[in-house]
Amino acid sequence: MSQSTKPRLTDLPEWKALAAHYEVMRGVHLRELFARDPQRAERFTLSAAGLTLDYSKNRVTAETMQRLTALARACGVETARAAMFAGEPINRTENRPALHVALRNRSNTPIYAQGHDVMPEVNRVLARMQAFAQAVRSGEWRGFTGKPIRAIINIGIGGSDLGPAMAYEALKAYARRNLTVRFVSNVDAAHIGEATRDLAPEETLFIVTSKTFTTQETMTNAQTARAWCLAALKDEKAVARHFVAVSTNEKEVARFGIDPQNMFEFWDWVGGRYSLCSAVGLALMVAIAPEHFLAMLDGFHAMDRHFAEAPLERNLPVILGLLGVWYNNFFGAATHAILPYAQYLCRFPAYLQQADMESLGKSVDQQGRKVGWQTGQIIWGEPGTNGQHAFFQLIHQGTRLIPADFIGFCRAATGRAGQPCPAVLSGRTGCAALPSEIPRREIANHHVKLMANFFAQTEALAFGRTTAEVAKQGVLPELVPHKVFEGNRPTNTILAEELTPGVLGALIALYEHKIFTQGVIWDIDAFDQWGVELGKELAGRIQGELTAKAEPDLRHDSSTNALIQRYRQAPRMGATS
Ligand code: G6Q
Repeated sequence: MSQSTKPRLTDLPEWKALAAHYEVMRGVHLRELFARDPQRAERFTLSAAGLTLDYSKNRVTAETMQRLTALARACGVETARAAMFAGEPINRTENRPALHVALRNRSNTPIYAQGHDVMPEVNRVLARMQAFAQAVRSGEWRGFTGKPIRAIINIGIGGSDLGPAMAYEALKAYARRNLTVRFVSNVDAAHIGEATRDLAPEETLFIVTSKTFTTQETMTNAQTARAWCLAALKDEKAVARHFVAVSTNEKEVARFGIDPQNMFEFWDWVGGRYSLCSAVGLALMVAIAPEHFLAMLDGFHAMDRHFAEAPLERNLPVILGLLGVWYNNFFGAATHAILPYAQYLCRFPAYLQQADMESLGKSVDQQGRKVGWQTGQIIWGEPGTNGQHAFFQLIHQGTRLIPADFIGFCRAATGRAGQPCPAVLSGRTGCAALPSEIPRREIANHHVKLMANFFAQTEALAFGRTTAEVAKQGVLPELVPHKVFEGNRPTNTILAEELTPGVLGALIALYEHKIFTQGVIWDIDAFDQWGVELGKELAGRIQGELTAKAEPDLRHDSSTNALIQRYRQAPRMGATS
């Protein structure tokens, strides 16, 4: 269906049917839905690419799901999905394909962007990354004074930071422990200052990661890192041994002084927030070793294939996307919580915040008309069980509906890529551990407690505690209403055996394609980010006003003018007068 003839979302009969169905469903409790159908859990559980999704604790029936998938079809999700995999310019406002699926196309079948197969290029850069990672890890790559590299600092921001920073945390069990890996993004000097203060320049390698190589924060941090390095090594030639770049912009890389030989390229068809599988993942690959990076790509690819091939009714990303539409557009839920029960996934909510909110935070449709429906939700979260002792109260007993995804694992991460230490399963010791490592029996003990909380929370959120149940506990009558839990709080449970590189890849791809599905339904461009570009433009103008010697002619609103004046008048470090 061409864009010009595409009817508006809220005019679709499928949308109207869902609005009517919502009137029926809004008063139905999950207790009732489970009581009515003993097969409910089985009916609403699916597995793919090593992940199991149980979506039975949602306020839906088989009819709801059928109506939602009918909406997806009417919105052209299947056609749009095919267009993405075919390399069509689905990022319309930038006239580009969004081909992150090519970066992890482990089947190596040709994928075309603007008429040419991108796979040879993808494979060539991947091979260069592997050679580089091996050279650093083996000590073959030496610093300027001949010492091996002991610390890697990735300098980048947004999409050039969050992916590798999140995945490095997530896969720390696989990381080389005698290599320090850090990620510097903020232009606040505290970030680069704290990241470098205990490191030796002659053993430190900087990976400057920037698609454009013009981003103010990254370039400022890179210049500071260069100065820090040269202050110790005192020779411009040291830059070649201590700086490599990841970018699409060879000219700017060379201008910075990095030898283009030490540049790992990617392409304009890779969006920043979808770039982890490109050379943007270089620091991660050095940390966890190429074979684990490739295993992560395999996981991405397995989920990509599932998304591309499974019918909408049995398609995990599509189901997550549709449930999001159901709560956002019909129940009016403004936020969605991401709650991984895994400390290793501590950065996952922040990563998804960018992936989702930057992609779906749009208010005009593909033709530039104001949308007449809600688009992206507010994504937030923290790992469990910490969240339980903090904000869970509002999810359980607050007045707002907050759908949540609970992500958990059957066993603790071992760093062994899916080959569990038998002791972890049985609770016995047996595998060799470093003397400073926590015994595996203890890890298993922690894990069972973690997961007991995980299962207990989704149960409590769904079923709550009734007045009768509270009264039975012998609670003082005036306290009964305070101890009642309404329940009917929807959750998805995403369960995998273990947090391995492959499982992480599948999990990220699951959410990427969820976001894609929602973008198609809401008829917005999920691959541009004009709001980010605006930020880059505005700061430049004010920077001149903050540093001008003469009193600047401020032409902002009265609030901004006064704040700038206040800042100018305060004594500052590095002030010349
Ligand atoms: C991601 C966004 C944004 C971008 C950063 C860094 O999709 O476009 O977060 O990644 O602004 O941009 P550079 O990589 O060009 O420095």
